[in-house]
Amino acid sequence: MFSNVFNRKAKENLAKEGNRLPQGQSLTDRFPVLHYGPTATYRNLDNWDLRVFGLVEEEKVWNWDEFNKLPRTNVTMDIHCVTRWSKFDTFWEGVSLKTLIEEGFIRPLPTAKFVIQHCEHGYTTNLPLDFMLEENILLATHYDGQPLTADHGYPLRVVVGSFADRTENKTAYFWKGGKWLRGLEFRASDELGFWERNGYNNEADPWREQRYSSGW
Ligand SMILES: Nc1nc2c(c(=O)[nH]1)N[C@H]1C(S)=C(S)[C@@H](COP(=O)(O)O)O[C@H]1N2
Ligand SMILES: [Mo]
Repeated sequence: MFSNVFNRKAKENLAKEGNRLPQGQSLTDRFPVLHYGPTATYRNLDNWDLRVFGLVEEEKVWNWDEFNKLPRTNVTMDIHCVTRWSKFDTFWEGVSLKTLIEEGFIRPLPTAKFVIQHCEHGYTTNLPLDFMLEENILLATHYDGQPLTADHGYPLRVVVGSFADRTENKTAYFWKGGKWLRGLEFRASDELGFWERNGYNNEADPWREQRYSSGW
């Protein structure tokens, strides 16, 4: 018990020296579950689809089989929750929006500047399109080699984190990754998501500790 705490503290200090742990965060080895409202559960994925709509040349609706034929990639990154835990070296597999756009699966109109993630039960979160094209953001189907668990967003969620050895990428606290993703909406103007309307900072950069919006 004590040695666990000690090890965690020691790791935290090392991490700080390596500039890997943002201010005000503590390292965890667990994977906490956090969301507002119920967990979405699916008996099967027969009726599941992902809708890509708004300012795109052509709207897309992919069913689960179609989604799984899209080009896949994986990424290892550190994740930072606004409730002050960070977890290092999380390994995700899924589909990169950057790749989908580069390979023409999604063709945003030039006027598209923001992407809204639409999730089950009405949860939304918003990011600029150029941010969604970073390599440290993924539409993830797998965590640590396994399909996502229901609590962590099965079958599809967005994840955003930071790289251990690079700081030039834009990054955000973990709430900017919607679990149980069902739609991506491309827009010219921003639209605040669920937590962003409820006091969280719209920029959400953990390196600048942008946790809450002013006035909260
Ligand atoms: N659909 C949905 N996605 C969500 C949330 C939510 O309430 N609903 N909460 C966000 C918050 S606040 C966090 S910290 C992360 C937590 O992800 P985890 O449960 O996999 O750790 O999910 C984010 N994605
Ligand atoms: Mo959160």
